[in-house]
Amino acid sequence: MPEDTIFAKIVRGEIPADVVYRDEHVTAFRDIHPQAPVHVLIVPNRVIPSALDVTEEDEPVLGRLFTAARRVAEQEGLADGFRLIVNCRAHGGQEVDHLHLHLMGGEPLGPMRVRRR
Ligand code: DGP
Repeated sequence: MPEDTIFAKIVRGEIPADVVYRDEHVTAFRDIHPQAPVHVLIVPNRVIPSALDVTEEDEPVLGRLFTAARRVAEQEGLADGFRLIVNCRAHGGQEVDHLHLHLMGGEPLGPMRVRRR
């Protein structure tokens, strides 16, 4: 069932996570495998599996993901900037089928993608 994602369990408090922000629409917590000094995941509380599954009904929660990102960035002292990434399905490298923003920062992050060919 989609509501049984690992992130849904974190939202419901059933498994531990370092939660840095939560409200009625979204929850933000530190990534278990950080790839930058600050690496926070921001997820809708209600499961949307991927960026290919969003609908017009989701627009309020999708907007909240961004305002939560700005709040977390301020909390974490990222005034010099940061990167937001959404991986989608197989080609995007999505591992958890619960839409999430990766918020990464705390140092210059370099090019967005290293081309392999
Ligand atoms: P993605 O590839 O975009 O689906 O990224 C999934 C991220 O989720 C990955 O960076 C590791 C993180 N992650 C996976 N399981 C857990 C968990 O149980 N707790 C936390 N805090 N992060 C997790």
